Amino acid sequence: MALPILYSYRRCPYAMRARMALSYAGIRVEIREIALKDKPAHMLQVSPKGTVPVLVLADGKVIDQSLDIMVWALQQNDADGWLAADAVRSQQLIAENDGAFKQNLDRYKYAIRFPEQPAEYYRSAGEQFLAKLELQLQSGDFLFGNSVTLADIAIFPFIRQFAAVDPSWFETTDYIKLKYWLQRLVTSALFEQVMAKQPTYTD
Ligand SMILES: N[C@@H](CCC(=O)N[C@@H](CS)C(=O)NCC(=O)O)C(=O)O
Repeated sequence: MALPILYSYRRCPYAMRARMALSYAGIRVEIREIALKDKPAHMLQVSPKGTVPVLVLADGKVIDQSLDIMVWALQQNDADGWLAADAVRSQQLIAENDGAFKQNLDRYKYAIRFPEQPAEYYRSAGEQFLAKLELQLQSGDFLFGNSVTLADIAIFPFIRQFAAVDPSWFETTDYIKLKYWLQRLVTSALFEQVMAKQPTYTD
């Protein structure tokens, strides 16, 4: 039977979280690594909004929001209980990540395009979320205790990007638990596996 298709972009944090959940759940997919500037016609046909990730199941069903792909994958198989965390608090943290934090991340990363304020301004705004995560990590190595849950995987690709804007600055910060958390997730076998390079797909 044909594998589900995942339209993906290696460096996209939304696609990273989807690939990690699919891989963790043991769901084999055909990964189609796209060029954002030249999106495949089939992808746009099934999901005209034109963002990755997009999952096309064997029965034709399309899931085109990264969190929905994660939840769908975990509903198939969630051996380590990624869905076990406090669902309301988990959703709140992810919503803050995808909302205000992502906006500050983009402004910090591309500060030249947002000249109203210096990069440090956007960085400080983003730091409010880092401080919240640091607090959340005081009671365990992961956001909801001592094992990985959905929120860790949904959020860390964005924190990785934030840290990478100015790694030497990030290194000087006092987010001790957060740095350890990020380091563990970035060096995990699961992350390394989903970051393997793929040839670009063209249809
Ligand atoms: N809400 C979407 C956001 C996905 C998203 O914005 N992906 C970016 C790449 S990181 C994208 O495809 N942008 C379209 C483009 O750059 O043309 C999700 O969670 O899947």
